[in-house]
Order: sequence, then C-alpha cells, then structure tokens
Amino acid sequence: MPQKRYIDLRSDTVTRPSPGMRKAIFEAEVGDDVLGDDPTVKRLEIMVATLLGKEEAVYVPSGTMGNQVALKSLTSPGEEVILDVGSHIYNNEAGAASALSGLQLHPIKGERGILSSVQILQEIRPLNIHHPQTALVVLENTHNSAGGTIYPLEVIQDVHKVAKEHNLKMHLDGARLWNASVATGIPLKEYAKYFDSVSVCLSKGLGAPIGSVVSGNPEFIKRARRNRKMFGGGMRQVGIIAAAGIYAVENNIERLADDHKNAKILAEALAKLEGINIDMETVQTNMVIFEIKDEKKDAFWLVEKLKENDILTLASGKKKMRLVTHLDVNEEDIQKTIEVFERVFKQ
Ligand code: TLP
Repeated sequence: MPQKRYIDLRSDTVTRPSPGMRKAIFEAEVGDDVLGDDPTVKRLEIMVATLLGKEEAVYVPSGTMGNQVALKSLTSPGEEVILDVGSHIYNNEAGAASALSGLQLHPIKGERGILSSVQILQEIRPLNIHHPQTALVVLENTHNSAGGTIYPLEVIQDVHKVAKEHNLKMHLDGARLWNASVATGIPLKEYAKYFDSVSVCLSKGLGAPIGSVVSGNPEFIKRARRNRKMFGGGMRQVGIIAAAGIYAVENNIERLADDHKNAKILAEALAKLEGINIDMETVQTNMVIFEIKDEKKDAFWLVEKLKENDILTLASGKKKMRLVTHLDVNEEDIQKTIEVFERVFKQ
C-alpha cells in the first residue's frame, strides 16, 4: 500500500531517498570500512573534505556522533567548552559531551544564536588551578533553534582570532552549513577554514537517509576514527549508504535555494496573521520559527489542527513552533499550508 502523503514540516530530517538516490544505493560498491576498504565511503570522505578545504574526513552515522567524536578528539576530560545556550550540542545530544568526554559545557546566550568574539572573550577562564580550563569554542551554522540563522563570516573571523590568541580549538556544528553557503554564496571552505573540525550532515536538507561527515587535519582524523570506533560508530559495508551521501552532495546542494524561498513565502504569509508573532530577521534559510500570540490557542492545539489537514508539525514549546522546508515540500504544499493556517487562525 502506498504511504499516505503528508506535508511534513517537522524537520528536514524527514526527507526520503529519491529514485535517483535509491539507484545509487543499489549500485554502490562496498568493502569493510572498519578495515578501511570501502571505496564508496572513501570517495565520499574525500569529496566532503575537498569541499570543506580540509585534508581528511571521516564518515559517521549521525550529526550527534559527528559532534561528539569531534569534541572528544579535541579535548581532555575536565575541560570546558564555550557554546551558545540554544545550541544542539548543549540541548539535544542527551548530555553526551559530559557523559562521553567528561566535558563541562559553558553556555552563553547569543544574539539569534550568534556569539560574538567579545562575549566569548569575557567567558574564557583565566589560568588558575580552581577553574576548569577553557579548551574549545563551538559554533553552530546555521543555528537550528534560532531559526536557521547564519553566522556572518566577519563574526567567525573575530571569534577565531580570539580563540587562537587564547590557544582554544574551534569546532563547527555545520549540520546545515550547506544552507548557509547556498544562502550567502560564501563557499563552504571559506566558512570551514577557521575551524579545527567541521561536522556536516547529509541526512538533513541534502536528503540522504543517514550520515554525517567530520573533517579536519590528519592528526585530528586519526583520533576521530578511534573515537568513532569507541562510540560504536565503526560501520562495515557502509558504502551502501555513503552512496546516498555522494548522490546528495552531487545533486541536492544548489536546490536548497528552493527551500529557502519556500520558507520565506511561508513566513511572510504567517507574519500577516493576527495570532502569530515571527521575527522575520531569523528567516534566513529553511526554517520558520514563530510564537502564538493568541491567549486561547497554543502550539499543541495547532499541531492537532494542522494534522487534521494532513500537515505534520512539531511544537517546540507551549507557544512556540518550528516549521522546516526541504526537498519533499514544494511550493504548492506551501500554498496549501498557508491556506490552512489562515483558516485555522480565523476560528
Ligand atoms: N537536529 C534535529 C533534532 O535533533 C532537533 C532537527 O530536527 O533539526 N546539529 C544540528 C544543528 C542539528 O540540527 C542536528 C539535528 C544535529 C546536530 C544532530 O543530527 P542527528 O539527528 O543526525 O544526530
């Protein structure tokens, strides 16, 4: 039986492999990647490392593992990591940084998710035996919980300057770095060059079913491979899914511009509704975050109403929602979503 079709705006992680991607999966050459002889994985790693301007890369099952492998490979237990209070690593990785790497996270509130060098400078611990040692700065680009906001390159450059002056490493959670690059026209490697490690996801807007890639220099990647194994992420004939990643990189980067356009259309229409409050400044890529102003309505009510109309969404708080556009949502779906919102908010 064919699956029922919903307009699924819960996340860009919901994308399903296209026929072309499935063909690539079917035809993939494979080997044992833990033994280092899966040719498709190697191709994907080289491809992503090259795009990011890094020497090497390692394929991991998820964005969470990508971040956690990077954190462990760049730090020692007891050290401190500066990051935004709304970051994925701080809120959505099940406490892994402290559980798996013995790290203390030091969150700071950025402006729409963006941390400035001045803020970071203020939070770097002075050398003193009482303090945990600040070791790493993590940035997230685009910033998920802020609504897909983009780090201005000048801010990254300033943060990098401060980090290097204080001997700190830099990691980029670039789950959606592709979106930032397509939206600004700034090449991926221009963003990546300020970081010791960069993690990018293939399974979000690029539409692969699984997989992320962590990149950096050879010494970092050697540690990352060992830590990936320790975290249980060493995979065998994984060329079968790496092929989907290659297909995603070759075919689905440029088209992210369509998702950005759809998010803008949706946001502009929702902003006109009485009961909704949107900070349009946050609508920079493929997300629309908004609050429900209407006292009698809340996000859980809205999720149900939308579902009755075959639109899937998630509440990110009692009054807060995030809608995400992606390759399985077209402009017609966006128009239908707008109509449903208009109807539901008139009730
Ligand atoms: N984000 C998911 C949820 O976990 C919230 C989503 O639906 O957006 N970094 C960033 C910035 C992310 O947004 C995510 C996933 C990850 C890392 C983790 O990726 P996975 O889910 O592959 O572990």
